[in-house]
Amino acid sequence: KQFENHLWNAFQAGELEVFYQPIARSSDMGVTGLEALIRWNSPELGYVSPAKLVAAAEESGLIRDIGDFVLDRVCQDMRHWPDLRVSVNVSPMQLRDPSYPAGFQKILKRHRVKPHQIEIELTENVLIDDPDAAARKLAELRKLGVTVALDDFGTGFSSIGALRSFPLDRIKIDRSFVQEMTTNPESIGLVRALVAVADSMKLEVVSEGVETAEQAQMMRLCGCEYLQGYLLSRPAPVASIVELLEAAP
Ligand code: G
Ligand code: G
Ligand code: MN
Ligand code: NA
Repeated sequence: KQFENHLWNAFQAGELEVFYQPIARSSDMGVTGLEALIRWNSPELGYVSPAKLVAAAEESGLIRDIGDFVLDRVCQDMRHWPDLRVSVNVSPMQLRDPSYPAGFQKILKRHRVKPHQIEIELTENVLIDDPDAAARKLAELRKLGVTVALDDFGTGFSSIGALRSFPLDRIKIDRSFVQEMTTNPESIGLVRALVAVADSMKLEVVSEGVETAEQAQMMRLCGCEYLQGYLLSRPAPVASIVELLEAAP
């Protein structure tokens, strides 16, 4: 409760920031998108992990306001990179709001951002409670051009059958797989299988957590089309990302 109050005050005081991490084509490392990630460096508490922040925000209901804030900031920052698609993490609790698609569109319109410039990232938790309602809202946004990615793929408990009936454009393979590849060759087979599942459902594949050139090469060989991770850049503030994009060939 005390932490939730802290968070609420911090949100009102403008202490929450949005960082970005590039997503690139594995073939030539050209940046095609960015993932928006919330950051809170509290004057009192120090750096607070986003996982803790998001959990508390879900608990208190503040996640809707924080979600709107992140999307609004993303739309504002979009002028720096009009040709990139930005992925925004969306909590199941945000999706549960009946007015979610309308609110989403309103924020985009205000900034004249086109729906195809935004991707929604979801975890498999959305498949747990009322997946049909979530699917309907996502379908509505997808019709406008918003794409939908499933985050942390391979770590959840949802069945492939459940995935098939869910409106998705791509999957993001959880970083635990990438990190295991270099130490455990068996996990290469596992990643190939995940890519094959995605291919059969006509979904694009992003690998998260790529930290080394060796991991990037392994993912390329596994047929993974997009890469994200410290190899390209750590999540960084807007100014650093603008610099990074200007420096790119
Ligand atoms: O930023 P990482 O560095 O620590 O993020 C940890 C987790 O927090 C991510 O997996 C992501 O799902 C979640 N997260 C980060 N930013 C946001 C956000 O803006 N909204 C929601 N709902 N989750 C976020
Ligand atoms: O859950 P989600 O996948 O959205 O979280 C992304 C999280 O992963 C962010 O918190 C980000 O800081 C972290 N991350 C991004 N790239 C790497 C990486 O290459 N290695 C590690 N260990 N973490 C990463
Ligand atoms: Mn994510
Ligand atoms: Na992830």
